[in-house]
Amino acid sequence: MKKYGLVIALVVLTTMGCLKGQDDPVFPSPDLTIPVDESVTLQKAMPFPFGAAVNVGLLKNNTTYRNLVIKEYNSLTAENAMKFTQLHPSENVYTWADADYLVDFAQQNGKRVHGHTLIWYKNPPSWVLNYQGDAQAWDNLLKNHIQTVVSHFKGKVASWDVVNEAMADNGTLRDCIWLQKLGADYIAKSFIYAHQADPDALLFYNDFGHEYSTTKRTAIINMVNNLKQQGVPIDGIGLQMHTNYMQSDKNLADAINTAVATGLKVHIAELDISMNPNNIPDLTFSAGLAEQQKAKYEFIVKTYNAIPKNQQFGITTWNVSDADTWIRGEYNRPDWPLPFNDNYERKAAYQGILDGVK
Ligand code: 9MR
Repeated sequence: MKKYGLVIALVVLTTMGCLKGQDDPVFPSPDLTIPVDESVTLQKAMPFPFGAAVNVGLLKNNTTYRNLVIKEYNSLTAENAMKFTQLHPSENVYTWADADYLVDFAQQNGKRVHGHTLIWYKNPPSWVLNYQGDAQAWDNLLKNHIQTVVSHFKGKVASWDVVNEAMADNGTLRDCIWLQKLGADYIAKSFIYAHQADPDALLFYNDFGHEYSTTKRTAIINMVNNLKQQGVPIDGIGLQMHTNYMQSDKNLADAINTAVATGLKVHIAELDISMNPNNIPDLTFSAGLAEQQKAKYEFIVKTYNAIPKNQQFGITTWNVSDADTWIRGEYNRPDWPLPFNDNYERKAAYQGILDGVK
């Protein structure tokens, strides 16, 4: 059977080659993979934790995905399963099944779990948006959600993105239900409530844009430094780093090193490197693009590897393979942002990550 499969695949590939012309890349292109040395994995090669955001449905139903997660990573983030709406869809209902599945999987396979995310402007369920109550009632709502979730996973989830994306690109706090109901204090309160529920969990402020907006970066760093000065229990800063191959090395390094200057732990928390930031609808992935992506992954890993060891919380990519990326769905465009291709094979980007710690 395997032989026939191979013959069919060869015929299909040859036909595609004929139709497209020899020099045109095929999508997804198998010849853009790198040779696999089974003894090398990201978790073994990296001198700091290396993780991925995982999709619980894929973990349950796609054996290739599941095995790759077991093999390559030693830190896991739930891509969606621990968000407010997923965990707490109505006032008196908590739905733990998917998040518990992920945590059990992580425990069985010796992986760290990073919790994402307790409070996020984007994710309040409609019951929260429609909630009626005075300031004290809103404070209780915030506290109850955070403490129920953090307590549920106490001892199993090592760290949390407590507040996600509170800052707008113009450096002011983003308008959201929490800001409207509780004022700017919702951020400090969220950290305090999370710490009360699990004093051992490391607590992060997570956001994007450090590498493309100095205004936003400065506002985030100032906010985080203020929280620290006020004695708010904050341990780390998450740089999402949804970036693209055209981003300058200087901007990427500035993002990392400015965060390091806070003295907090730094998590590159949602790394992916878009190859089609200009939304070209018929772009194909080529050897040239693969090399540029490799260089960008290498640069980020190299820069991160050079920061003080005690500030290295780790690097997490936002999902595993190009087939699983949020980017294709969100922007409705072809893109190949991750180190594994659609067939879960290693791309040049994977080698770039390895080369970053050479
Ligand atoms: O990748 C996530 C996607 O599957 C969800 O539909 C989306 C909305 O919940 O969130 C995506 O993840 C985001 C993360 O939680 C916060 N930073 C930006 C990520 C990409 O949008």
